[in-house]
Parts: sequence; C-alpha cells; structure tokens
Amino acid sequence: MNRALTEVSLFAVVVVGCLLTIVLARRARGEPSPDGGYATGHRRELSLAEAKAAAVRWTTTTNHREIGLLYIAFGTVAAIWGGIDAMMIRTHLLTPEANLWTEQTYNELFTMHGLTMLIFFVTPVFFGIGNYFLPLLIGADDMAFPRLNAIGFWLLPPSLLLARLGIVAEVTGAMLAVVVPGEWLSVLLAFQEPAIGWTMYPPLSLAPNPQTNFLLLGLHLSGIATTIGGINFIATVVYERDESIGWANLDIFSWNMLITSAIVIFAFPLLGTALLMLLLDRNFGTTFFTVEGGGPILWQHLLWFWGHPEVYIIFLPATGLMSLILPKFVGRKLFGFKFIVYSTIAIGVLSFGVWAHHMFVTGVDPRIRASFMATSIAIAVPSAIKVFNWITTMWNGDVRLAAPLILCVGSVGLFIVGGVTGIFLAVIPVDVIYHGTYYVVGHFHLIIMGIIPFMMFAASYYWYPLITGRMYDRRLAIFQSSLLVIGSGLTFMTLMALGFLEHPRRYATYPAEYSGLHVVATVGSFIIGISVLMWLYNMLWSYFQGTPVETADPWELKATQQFTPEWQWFEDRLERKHGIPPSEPEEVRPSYVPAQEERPPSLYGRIVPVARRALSDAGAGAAGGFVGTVLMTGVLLVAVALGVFDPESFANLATLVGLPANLALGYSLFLFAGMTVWPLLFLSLGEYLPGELTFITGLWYATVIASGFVIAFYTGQTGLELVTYLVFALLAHWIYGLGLAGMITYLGGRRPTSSEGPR
Ligand code: HEM
Ligand SMILES: [Cu+2]
Repeated sequence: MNRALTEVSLFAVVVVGCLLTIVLARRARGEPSPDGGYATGHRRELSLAEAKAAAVRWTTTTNHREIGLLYIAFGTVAAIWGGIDAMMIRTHLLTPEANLWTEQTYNELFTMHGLTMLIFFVTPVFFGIGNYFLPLLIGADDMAFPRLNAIGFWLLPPSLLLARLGIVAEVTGAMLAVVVPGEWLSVLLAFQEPAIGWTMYPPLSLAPNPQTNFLLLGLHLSGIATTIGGINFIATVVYERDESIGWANLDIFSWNMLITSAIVIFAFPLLGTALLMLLLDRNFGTTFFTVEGGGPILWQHLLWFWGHPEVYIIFLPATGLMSLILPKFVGRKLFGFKFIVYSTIAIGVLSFGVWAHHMFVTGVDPRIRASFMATSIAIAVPSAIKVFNWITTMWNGDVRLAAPLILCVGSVGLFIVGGVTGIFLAVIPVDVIYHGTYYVVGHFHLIIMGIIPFMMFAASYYWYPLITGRMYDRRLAIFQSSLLVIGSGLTFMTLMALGFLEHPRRYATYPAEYSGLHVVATVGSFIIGISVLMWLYNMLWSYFQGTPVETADPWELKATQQFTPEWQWFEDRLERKHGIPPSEPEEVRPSYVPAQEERPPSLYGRIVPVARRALSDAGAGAAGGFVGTVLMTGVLLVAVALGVFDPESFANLATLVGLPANLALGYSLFLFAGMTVWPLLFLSLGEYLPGELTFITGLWYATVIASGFVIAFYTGQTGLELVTYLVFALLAHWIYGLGLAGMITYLGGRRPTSSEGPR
C-alpha cells in the first residue's frame, strides 16, 4: 500500500467528517432558544465579504484568547496527523512480517510520529491553554507582548509544513505522476520522510535525504516559536498580575506555566544550536558529530540535555491542569499547595541534571553514570509528592462523576505505573536490560499519553462552557473519557508486558510468538482513536447544539469557594453581554461525606428489591433485547460480508446446548439470549454500572459483554482480520446496548435513578 496516500486519505476523512458535523449542526440550529438563552443564531449564508473579514481577523489578531484558540486548533491538527501515524504503526505491527508497509515506511512512521506529537502537538496546545487562561487567572488584560505572541504562533504552521514536507511532496508527486512524465518529478520524489528516529542520532541522521534538512529547519523554527512563547509567559506572570495576586496566591496552573517557561528558555536554545550543528555537518562538511570529529555521542549529550527537560516541559503544564481541575470535582481545596509548587520548582531544576540516564548503555564513565542514576531516582521524589497530594485531595472528597474527574483519576493511575517504571529504568542494571525494549516505550507512553492528552481533554471539558457559552454532551463525554482510560491502559500496559518479554523496540518485524500481544495493543490503540474522534465530534457538535449555559457557575464552584478568577471574568461577561445575573450558590456543598449513620441494608435486603424490579421490567427488557439483537445482527451481517465473521459459529452455538449444529437454531438461541439473559442482567445490574444514565449504562454494559462474545465466536482469524473482527464485535455490541437501553427507556421500563446535581 502507498503509505503517503493512505495517510493523506485518512487525514482527509477526519477533516471531511469534522466539516460535515459542523454543517449538519449549523443546519439543525434553527429556532431561537425559548428560554432566552443567548446563542440563538439563525441560518444564514456566509457572504464572501464576511469570510474575508474573518480571515483577516484571525490572521492578524493579537488577542490572547484568540491566539490561544489558534494554538489549540493547530495542535489538534498536528495531533490528528501524528495520531494517524500512530494508528498506521500499530496496523503495521499486527503481523510479524513487514507485509503491509515496508520496513523503511515503518521507520518513517515512528520517526515522524514522535516528532509531530512532541513538538507540534503538545507544546502548542499547552501554550494555547496558557494563552487563553493564564491572563484571566492572574487578572491581566492580555499577554505582556501581544504582537510577539502572534509571531510566536504564526511561526508554527510553516515549521510544521517544513518538518513534514516529505509527505506533502510525496503526495503531490504521486498525483502529478498521473499527468506529468516521471523524470520531471525526480526532485519532488527525492523528498522522503526521514527514517532516523525522533532522537535523530548520527550517523543515521547524516544520511543524504534532502528532507532531513527541511525537518531540521522546521524544528529550529518551532524552537524559536516556543522560546518566544516562554519569554512571553514569564513576562506576563511577573509583570502583568493584578495587584491582588501575589506570589503566595498565584494559582497552581500559572505557577506551572511559569516554571515550564523557565525550562523552555534554558533548554530550547540548546536544541537550536545542536540542530544548526547537525545542519552544518550535513551540508557544509563540519565534523561535530562524525567519528573523525566530536563523535556521535556528542549529539546524544546535546540532544538529551534538551530532551530530558523537554519531557518535563510537556509534563508540568499537565500536572498544573490536574492540580487545578481535580479539586473542583472533589469539592476540596488542593492539598499541600505549597508543596506542589516546591516540587514543581524542584523538577524544573533537576530536569537538567539527569540527561545521561538516556545514555547508560553508550559507555559513559561508570562513576559519572552512577551519579546520573542518583539524580534520576531523586527526580522521582517531587513527582511522587504531587501524586500523594492529588490522592490526598481526593481523600474524603465529595467526588462528583464527570468526564474531567474520570480523566484525572485515570491519569493518576497511569502516571503511577509510568513513574514507577521510570524509577526502575533509572537503575543502571535494569536499564541495561530494558533500554532497547518496549519497556521504555511502555514507560514513557504511560506518562506521555496517560497524563498529557488526558489533562487536555479534561481542560477542554472543564472550560467548554466558558469558551463556547454552551455545555458539551455530558453522557458522551463520560463514555469517551472512560474509553480513553481503558484504551490507554490496554495499549501501553501491553507494550510494557512486551518489554518484560524483552521484545526489542524500533523493529518493523518480530518473532511470531509476540503477535498476540501486538493484536491487543493495536485494539487498545484503535479504542483510543475512536474515543478521540468521539471527543472531536462532541466539541464540534456541542458548539452549535449544546445547551446554552445560563449561569457562570456550571460546576457549582461557589458552593466550595472555588469560583476562581477566570469564572469571575466569565460571570462579568455573561452579565454585560447577555444580562444574565450573577448567581448565589443554592446550597453549600460539604467538602467531605460524613459517615453514614444508619447501617447499610443486608445483602438479602438489597437483592430483593432488585429482583422484584427485574421481574417487573422483564417485558420491557425482552422488547429492548429484541430490538438490540436485530440491530446487532445487521452489523454482524456486514462483518460476514467482509469475511471477518463466520456465521458458522452460530451453528456451533446450538451444539453448546445439545442441539444439532444448525444455523437457524443457533441464531434463534442467540436471539432468545439477547432477549432474556442479557436484558435481565442489564436491568438488575444497571444500578451498579457506572454512568447512571441509561444510554451510557447500555454502552458500558455492551462493552463489557462484548468480551465474552469475542471469545465464544472466535474462529481463528489472525492479523488485520482479527482486529476487524474485534472492532465489529465491539460495534455490534454498542448497537445492541443502544437498542436495548433506548427501547427500555422508551417503554419507561426503568426510571433513571435519582441524579444529584450536574455531572
Ligand atoms: C518519575 C520520574 C522519571 C524517571 C525516573 C524516568 C526515567 C527514565 C529513564 C531512566 C529513561 C531512559 C530509558 C532508556 O532509554 O533506557 C526514560 C526514558 C524516557 N522517559 Fe522517563 N522518567 C521519568 C519521568 C518521565 C516523564 C514525566 C516523562 C514525559 C513526560 C518521561 C518521558 C520519557 C521518554 C520520552 C523517554 C524515552 C526516550 C527515548 O529513548 O525515546 N519520563 N525515563
Ligand atoms: Cu529522561
């Protein structure tokens, strides 16, 4: 398969899907909302003049909120691009041989995945969030240098383009090849995405591929952009704070952005210098990194002296968001604020002193190596302090189930595993064994994936009402965020397991005995992919269709005295723009749940009402099960048509209960079970499944029972076929769950349990 075309088509599918969502959502938004809510836009055509005005406005703006949104949009595009790389990597690794794409392609994929995510996704999105919220949090009018801010952003699109020119050139070449003779295109086709690893170690990175030069230039440009942004954040926090905000009551997110920016201005100039040296080596015959000159190891020192601080540059803003958001959903103030600030500063300083732990196997002097082991273990201490403070914040809290909370708790869990494995890697004898294996990949992904995008998603949900004036779809968000936690755990814990088995990383092919675990990891990664698309859909659709917010306090923060400045700004704005008066808290939420006075009912006492209810709901359940099973059959038929599901397995089903192997008999049995066993279980367990709302419970339930189906109906598929089978099984069950839950709700079979407050 042609890699570039595949990648561009997938990207196009996502973009078209987004546009379609926007168009449909705009269409559907017709009437003014009857409650007098403010977002009552009606259908109108966008005129050319308006489009022009909008284009000029968005390209010339110096407003910190608008630039923030630009950053976020840019980062999202990069994330989708890098995410498609990741999905392609995982698809490639489904089979032990490199038979879908070549080894060269595989190397290109993981190189550009790493760089795109690290440089063009994470930092821009955090800078975007910082741009939008930091001035609001510290009561500043804008960033300290608004125009510099705009420049900082506008350097990024060209730098991404430079860095990924390879694929642009390849696709352009492939399309032109249809009409233009091949030899004219040789220049274009010479550009190939580099396949040198994201760490760009020489001598590999000295190999002659013109695109590598553009990549280095693009990275250099992005480094300049990042440094500009960092300087701006520092100046803003230091000089633009409101009089009421001193260092002691500076909020935790701004603290994190400040320290991150301090790391940036020490680390990025170094990267820039190293990149220039590499460019000189490549093009002007210098010998910084060649064996005759400074040697390839010099590059590793320079790269990691930037690279390790860089991992904290992308990690600290995420911890800042966690420390900011988590307390809001557990009704308690952040525990140990001061210690979190101190630990952040400590990480900032220490992050420059551990770089050689990436180089334990390169033959560094053992005495020096040992001191790096010590500092690397030491850096885990401030990280652990944060974790303990988060857990203590949750302890006894009035925890409220909402998407941001799920993401915060999931993050803490994954971060603990990622962090502990980091400490193991910091120990030289362990690292010598695991350095070249998937263990390292598992370690850093559990952190990089488990906390960074998680906190971005959490922030997007938490501040969605403030940014758009509307509420996102909460049920979808709860489902999406739980799916993300599960998908990430599944994927990266599996990589960890592969590492334990000493599966080497960065190989396009592998011994066949590992293929089972690779399938699991791929399924996990597709789950992540699906959940990201759900998030994208939710963000876009709710922008037009979400319920307008009628209070500046959608999270009831006033009740726990956590109504922070950005929400106060929002309240002012609502009042000025839309005449929505400030609200008083209806009741003050307790910050902890007092011990229950009465004893909980006995097990028997709990089962009886559930059983009674299940019986009374059996009719609705059977109807729901019928609808669900029929819908499910439709999906399974598609799977049969694609050849990934064998209808014979229905016939085998009949033999399980002693009937002859017969397709019709088996299917009837399937239908029967779908109408009785599963709906009854659903109804009786419903109360205890997370989510409370019926639709979400249905989806959850279906997700859980899908695993049984997968095992029972498996007929020996392998590789891509197996993954498709798994995806279809999941889809079929979701359809079943929706049909079941939808029908039951429709018949009024199960009343939703009492819901306390917003979720
Ligand atoms: C809890 C403290 C941490 C410790 C003690 C630690 C330790 C280590 C060690 C020793 C390695 C080198 C393994 C090897 O290549 O053989 C490593 C790799 C890595 N760590 Fe961590 N780590 C920690 C936290 C983090 C954080 C917070 C991040 C990211 C936000 C991170 C990202 C990475 C990355 C990207 C690599 C792999 C680089 C590569 O070779 O491609 N680590 N870590
Ligand atoms: Cu490191």
